[in-house]
Amino acid sequence: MKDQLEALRPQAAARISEAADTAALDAVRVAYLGKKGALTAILKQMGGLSAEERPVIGQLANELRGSLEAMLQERGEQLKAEEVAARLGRETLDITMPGTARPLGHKHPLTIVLDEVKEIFLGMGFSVATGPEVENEYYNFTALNIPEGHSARDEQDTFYTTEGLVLRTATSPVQVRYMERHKPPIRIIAPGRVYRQDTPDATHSPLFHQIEGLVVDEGVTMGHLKATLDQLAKGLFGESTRTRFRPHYFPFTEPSAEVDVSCFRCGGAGCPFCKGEGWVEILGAGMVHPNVLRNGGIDPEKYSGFAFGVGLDRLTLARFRIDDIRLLFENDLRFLGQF
Ligand code: 2NM
Repeated sequence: MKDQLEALRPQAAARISEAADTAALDAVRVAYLGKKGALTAILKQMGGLSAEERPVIGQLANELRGSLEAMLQERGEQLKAEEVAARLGRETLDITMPGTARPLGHKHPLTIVLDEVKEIFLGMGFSVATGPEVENEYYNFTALNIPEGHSARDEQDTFYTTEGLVLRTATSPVQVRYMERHKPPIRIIAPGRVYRQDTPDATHSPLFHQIEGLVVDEGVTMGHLKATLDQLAKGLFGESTRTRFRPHYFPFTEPSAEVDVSCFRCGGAGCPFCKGEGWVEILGAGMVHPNVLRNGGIDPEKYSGFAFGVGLDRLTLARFRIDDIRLLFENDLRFLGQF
């Protein structure tokens, strides 16, 4: 038995040093020290030994186990180091290689200008109101003091559904709905998509965008309207921008005005953009008609208000010097990528 044990040592030592990787080394460990391993098998025969032989063989076996474990440990560390080195060799990272480009999107030009307008009005204490794009005739026309038979209701300009609804032609219905549900003081802007049956060209699109504003409180005057729109013009086009009110007619406001800003290209001197005028029309506005206040559930004897509407698309075209409104709706990245 002693000879058997002695024979194991060189045999195991050879297999340990020959093990090519940690997996092979583990197999060697199991073959000698495992439950069914060679050393274990020999030790199982110890029962048949004499009392004198047993401690001698026991000591020899323990010593052999210890030295096999030491060899396994040493070879294991060696193999592990080799494997790590090989892996590092395989996985070199070239930090000078160009990375993978991840193109970032950005806001649509309409959204850029809308966000600026919102910021200006939020700074004056306004909130943003929204409402349905498919409206009924009451909110889109009747409540706004546009009587039946009025040319604004013309099928030529308005998209009607087969159920007798309309695609809103302005965001004013949002203002009426808001008045119905809120008591003054009211300070809101209503931005959104609006629809008119136009043949598309450089300046017309059947879908465009409006931002309307509404202020209702006791003692609201035309002076408040002028100061508010001045603030908008200065915020959008610069502090030196002036505004000009020209009398106009809208059914939903009285008095009404068209509002010009001093030309943001030439500063008012006259240039091709303003056609030599020095002024550019961008807004419609006025004092809310008493009928409209009443339709919103507001007593016109107690309260007054002003309202205005501005075309976001035209603002955006002017701001970025874009010459065709259709470009805003084609989603051509060669165009959109420029903003
Ligand atoms: C404009 C011009 C003038 C307007 C009126 C109202 C409401 F609902 F209060 F009556 N909202 N917006 C208004 C007034 C809109 O757009 C050119």
